[in-house]
Amino acid sequence: MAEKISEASFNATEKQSFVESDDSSNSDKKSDPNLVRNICILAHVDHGKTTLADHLIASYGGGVLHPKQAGKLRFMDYLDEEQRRAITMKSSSIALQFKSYFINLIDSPGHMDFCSEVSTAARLSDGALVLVDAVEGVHIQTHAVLRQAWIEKLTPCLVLNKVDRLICELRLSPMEAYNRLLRIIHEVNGIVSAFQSEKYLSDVDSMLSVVASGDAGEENYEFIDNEEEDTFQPQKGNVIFACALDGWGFGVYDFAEFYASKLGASSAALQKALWGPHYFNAKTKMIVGKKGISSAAKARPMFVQFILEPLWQVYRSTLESDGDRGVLEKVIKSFNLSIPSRELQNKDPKAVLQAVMSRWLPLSDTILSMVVKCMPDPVAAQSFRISRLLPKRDTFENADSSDVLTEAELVRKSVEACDSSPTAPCVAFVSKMFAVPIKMLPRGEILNNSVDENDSGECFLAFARIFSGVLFAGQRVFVLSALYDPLKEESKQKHVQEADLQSLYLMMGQGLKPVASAKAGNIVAIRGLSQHILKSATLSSTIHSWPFSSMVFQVAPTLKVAIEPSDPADMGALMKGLRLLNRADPFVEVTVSARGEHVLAAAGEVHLERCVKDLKERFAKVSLEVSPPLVSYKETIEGEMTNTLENLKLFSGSSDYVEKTTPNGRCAVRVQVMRLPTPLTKLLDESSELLGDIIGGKSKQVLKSLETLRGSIVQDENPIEALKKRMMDAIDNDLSSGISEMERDRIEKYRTLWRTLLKRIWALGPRQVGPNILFTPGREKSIEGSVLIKGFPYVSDRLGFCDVGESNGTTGESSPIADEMLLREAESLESSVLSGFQLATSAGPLCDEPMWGLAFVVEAFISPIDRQSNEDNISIQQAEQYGMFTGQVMTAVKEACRAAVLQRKPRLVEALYFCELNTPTEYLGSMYAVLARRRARVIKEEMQEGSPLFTVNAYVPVTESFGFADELRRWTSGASSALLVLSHWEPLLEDPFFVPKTEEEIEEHGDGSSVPQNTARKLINAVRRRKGLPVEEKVVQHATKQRTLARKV
Ligand SMILES: Nc1nc2c(ncn2[C@@H]2O[C@H](COP(=O)(O)OP(=O)(O)OP(=O)(O)O)[C@@H](O)[C@H]2O)c(=O)[nH]1
Ligand SMILES: [Mg+2]
Repeated sequence: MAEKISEASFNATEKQSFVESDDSSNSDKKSDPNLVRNICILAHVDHGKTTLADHLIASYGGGVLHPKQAGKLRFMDYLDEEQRRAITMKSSSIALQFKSYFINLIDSPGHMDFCSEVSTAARLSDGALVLVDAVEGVHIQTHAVLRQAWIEKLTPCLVLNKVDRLICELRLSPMEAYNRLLRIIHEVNGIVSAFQSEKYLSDVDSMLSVVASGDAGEENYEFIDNEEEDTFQPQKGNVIFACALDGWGFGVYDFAEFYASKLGASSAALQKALWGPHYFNAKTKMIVGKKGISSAAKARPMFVQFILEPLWQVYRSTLESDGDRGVLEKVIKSFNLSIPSRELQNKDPKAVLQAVMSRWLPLSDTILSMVVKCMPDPVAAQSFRISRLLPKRDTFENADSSDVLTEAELVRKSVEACDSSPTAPCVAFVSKMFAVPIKMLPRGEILNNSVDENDSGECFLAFARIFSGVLFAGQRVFVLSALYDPLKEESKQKHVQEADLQSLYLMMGQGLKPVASAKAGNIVAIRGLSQHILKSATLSSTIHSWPFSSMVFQVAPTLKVAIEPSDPADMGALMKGLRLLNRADPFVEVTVSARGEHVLAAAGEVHLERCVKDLKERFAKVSLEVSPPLVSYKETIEGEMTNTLENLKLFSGSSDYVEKTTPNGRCAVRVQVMRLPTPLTKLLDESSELLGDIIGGKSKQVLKSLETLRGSIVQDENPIEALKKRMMDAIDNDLSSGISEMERDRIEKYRTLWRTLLKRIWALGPRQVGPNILFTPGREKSIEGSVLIKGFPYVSDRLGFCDVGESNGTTGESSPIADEMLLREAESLESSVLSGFQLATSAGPLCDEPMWGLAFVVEAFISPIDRQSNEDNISIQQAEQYGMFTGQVMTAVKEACRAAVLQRKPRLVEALYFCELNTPTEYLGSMYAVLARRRARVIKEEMQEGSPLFTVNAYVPVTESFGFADELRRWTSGASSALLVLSHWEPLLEDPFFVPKTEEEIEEHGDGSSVPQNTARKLINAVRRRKGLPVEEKVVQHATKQRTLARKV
């Protein structure tokens, strides 16, 4: 099939904004950006995106796809793997010519594993067609794609697809179908309005804070306009009801036009009345509300009466064996359709249906008319997308930088205006790199042999959109990475490269058509950047420009496997293959683990499988061994809500600590540990990037712009203050959920305690930003004759928890015998304590996995060097010990922290997937059996109204998720589907060291010799074995007992 498409003719007729390579005489042809639209199709998996794309291509793709094949070929799924699995795995673009309009259409995948491709598609588009299956309704990925469209500031339109299923599968009456469609639209609007109110609330918040501080500027009011109006309204023309399979679709508008003359009403009035609770009074020939109609019980809204009923009639009369063909004739006549009688006589009722429907309500025309009408052209779109694409940066102007800033501002202005004049700065954004086999390139280029690099037969192209100026083949541009800062000299070395663009192509699915140049507002593929761009980048004709903000990805690659060649001699080929794969797939991550394994991280099983296949067949071309998935765990201690207060009491001033002493006896380390409130742990985990920036000392201004770049919806607040507030809230949350009303005063006490604790945060770990806290020691205790390493609440200081001056107070008081030198030594050893803490939190005692949600207080006391030895000795001893001593303190701190964890009931923490399952009722039993085997926890189950499907939400441990989807499919004969998204971390309640002791326990579990180990212990042992750590396993404990047991069986 691949061959067929590549050979297809490219007479997508006149290209408005391109200059074709072989026709340079056209180069001065004026193009009109008003006639361009860049759109993508987004939806949950299987809701019909590629099928819809097929119809658009068949009608307006310039003949690359025959209309007979539309909906069957799935033209945009040109990879073999996509055809085999029948899902889309990448986003790809095709150019369509609709009337005088030039439309770039990007089809995107709906499967969770490929959600990164949705981000790359959304970035290059201005409008999004959001599809929803009328039977399945809103799903998890529907939420995700709506959010993506919102973040990237796309203009969305809604397509309710598969309306035929309401007629043929669910056999709903037109009225029931109407209610269902109404509900879906309502739900989708609800989602979008939640995004809007998120933004709205933050706007109000930031405005109030300005008002409070007394300098409310005029401009602060402008963004307060809470749009109450629904985003998607059929009467506004941005909702289409469709059946991509049979090739039809309509908007309320299409019918309003038709009925206007029949009913003698204006089409504008009808357009409003054809959706919602509007009724037609046949006697008075008036459009009325529910009250105005005499027999209100039987009345149907006009949408049902005038639109759905004729539709239902056509379906029923053609498809049902006893269908009345006379009804069909009547509809054909009343809607003035001309259908060749040959087609009406076809024996296949489906063919008759398609012949009628595709003429009556042609899908492509309906969709593209809506696109042209409701979606902005690049000029309009870029003027409001600019704040997302190139957010305004707060910079401090000085004499050196003013030239740079002026030019950067000029670039921003011309992106905002989508300036396509040849003199405008040229700016493009590459959202991904993709590989095509070299043989797919247009003929001439292969002969020229200008094709770059590798012998793998693959060529890398950039998927890009031009935002300003004109790009032409042969042009030299700057490639700016996301970290580039035009104001920093050193940034020019690290984050900028220069590259020559070898060729530009117009994309037709898999086919490529070379063009000599392309103007602002267009989407192209570019060859010649493979050496310069790994995944995404900004191209610019001037070095004095900011890079575009980074794209937001919904999830991170979490499924990791180790890969090695079957034959060690192929190592070189594998490494090269991994490098190519890393480049070709925007979402894969290739790393080398601490133990030297090559680790591949993918988004999920389907994605992983495709990566491995690509490696084997395209990029490395050697046989490979793939390890079982490497699941990561975390370690923590017991400490649930019930004993929050106990937990804290123990921490502040009890004598329950673990003590270790350095081998030279000069330093005694006492460590206490407690469990952090879970909300706080989660917050620290989530905010690691922001925390990293704060701790790293970025200024408020920079932080603000960084947050904006990361795509946080809430843009207008001070990120440090926001984080501080969220930390306090997290602690309060924990309180309100854990302690009853009775204990008011204790709550107050707890809060005060926390407030003082928050002023003592010395460090976070592991790697400076993890979910574990090191507090500075409390002041009171000391060991006679020694000095305490005090530390400094560095993180609290950064976060602004400490009041000025307060934190410095500690240095003043020291024990009288401590001499100056000892104090200085104590100070210099602070970094050893920190390193010890970092090491301990990066590898816990259970199986060397990072710690999670723990707080430590480390008190390290150093005592003076023994004064007995003579003076000379001391200096030698000191010099020699000094280096070693720091190491000793570090090790002692690390060991003490680990020991403290072991002592306080350690627990294993595992990652959980949120899982959405859909199952027909008859398979519920099998589905629950599969869930139970996978240690899943069901959180919600509900019948989907008006459909035979059950939707179940559950948490499934990542460890248990491999092969889950396959097993589910097998057990339910393919009727159930499951989608997994990484959700959160959660401690296993089981004690890994549990040994039954009391009589009851022994009765329940046996005495530990004959029962299998508990899950936690099994998981720990598996990890330890993988890491080559010693595993304690009692092989046979009571041989006799086992024999008797065996005999019984
Ligand atoms: N009954 C019915 N089936 C449809 C309709 N549109 C698409 N389908 C079927 O739904 C299935 C999925 O269609 P695709 O177009 O591949 O869906 P997709 O959204 O591109 O899926 P992904 O790209 O994998 O996310 C196919 O079997 C189609 O034939 C429709 O309007 N009615
Ligand atoms: Mg698809």
